[in-house]
Amino acid sequence: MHRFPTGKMLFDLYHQDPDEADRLLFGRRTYPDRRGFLKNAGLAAMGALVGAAIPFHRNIPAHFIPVALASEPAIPGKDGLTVLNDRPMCAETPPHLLDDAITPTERHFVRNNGLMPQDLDASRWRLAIDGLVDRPVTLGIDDLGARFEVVTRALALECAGNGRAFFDPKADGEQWTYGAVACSEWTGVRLSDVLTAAGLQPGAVYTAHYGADTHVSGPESGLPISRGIPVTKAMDGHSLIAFAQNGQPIHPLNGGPLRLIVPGWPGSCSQKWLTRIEIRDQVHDGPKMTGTSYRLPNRSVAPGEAVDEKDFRIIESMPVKSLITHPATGHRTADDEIEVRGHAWTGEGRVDKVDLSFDFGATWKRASLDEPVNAYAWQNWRASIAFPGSGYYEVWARATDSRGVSQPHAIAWNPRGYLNNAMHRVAVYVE
Ligand SMILES: Nc1nc2c(c(=O)[nH]1)N[C@H]1C(S)=C(S)[C@@H](COP(=O)(O)O)O[C@H]1N2
Ligand SMILES: [Mo]
Repeated sequence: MHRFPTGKMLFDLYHQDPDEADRLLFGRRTYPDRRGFLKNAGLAAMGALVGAAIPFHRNIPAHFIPVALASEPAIPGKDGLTVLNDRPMCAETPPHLLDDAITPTERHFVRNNGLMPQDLDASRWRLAIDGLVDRPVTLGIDDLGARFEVVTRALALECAGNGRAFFDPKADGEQWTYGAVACSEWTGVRLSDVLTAAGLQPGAVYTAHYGADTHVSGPESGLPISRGIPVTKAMDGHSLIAFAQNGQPIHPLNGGPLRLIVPGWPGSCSQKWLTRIEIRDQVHDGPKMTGTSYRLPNRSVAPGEAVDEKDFRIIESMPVKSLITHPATGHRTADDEIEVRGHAWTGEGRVDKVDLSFDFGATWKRASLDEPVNAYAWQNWRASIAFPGSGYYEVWARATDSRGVSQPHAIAWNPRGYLNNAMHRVAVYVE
């Protein structure tokens, strides 16, 4: 029997499976079948949530949540995220809420391609390692912690589609602006240690990652996403099989109880709700490995131009990028000098410098930049900016990495709107 003890749970259920939520609450399967009424357990639960009996409950349509509950957090355990889509759930964090050096779990963005698994019991979770290995093995989360060294690392994770909203013409996919990036502290075991124990066989070239989430159109439609990485990347010692996020079990929407973190590469490589890693003798061909998914044409293309599938390349390491987390864009100040701060990160190597401009790029001022706390953590920076008088200013941030590459003013269009690492700009009004 389902119960609805909290509004959070109700919201959760509506996000995961609105039809099932309606069936439980209203006793009908799908909208627009209007015969059902808010009934029994559902009626009692809804009454408890709004704090009173609902005299006209028979008039409440399916999919309808009382406005009194609108102040409930839209996503359980998340704070201030902007929901882009609720099926699958995709939510990003406004830049000014990413100000912390380590992103609190409640501000870590969510990118789901399918529906979350229902059963997230950590004590019964199993991870299979198979394919081209000498000793295929199935491990529980306790086994991982007992058999391998447990490490904690601050690791930046960014969706390859972050910044897609700024492509013109629009590129297909979730319209992420700035906030599909975070740097939480992840605890787990090294992927390389687990693969070494399993014994990679000659000819092992690629991993394939599998999770327990299901396709939005139902389980018969296959997996929502299954990506992989070259064995060389998997074995470099930086990728984790993680079971904790910021010292707590991983948030269910961030892939708890078990997920991969593959730092420096598109977030999609970091399989959530991880159940299996297969070792292959060729590049993985799972859902979202092929076609235009997480791939870029090997040449620049005009919007709308047809590109042959063979001309696409899998995106590997992510480009250098930075974010201004203070002030928030639109900031009004009476001071003529303010502190500007944020983070910078890159897919390989490290960030060497961050420069700021408040005169549309005519002059630049070097920010003070922290060392990364460990490899693949984002780096914090800050600078004081003195404005010459009142008026409208834009602060621009431009990071340069150890590959010698800087962020551009704008990037060329690509079919799916990936890797937009154009400089972040915030508006400041000096009064
Ligand atoms: N099983 C599974 N793993 C997944 C996804 C998913 O939909 N299902 N989304 C991927 C994508 S595209 C990204 S950007 C990251 C996002 O991680 P987060 O939701 O914890 O921020 O998870 C990746 N791992
Ligand atoms: Mo992503």
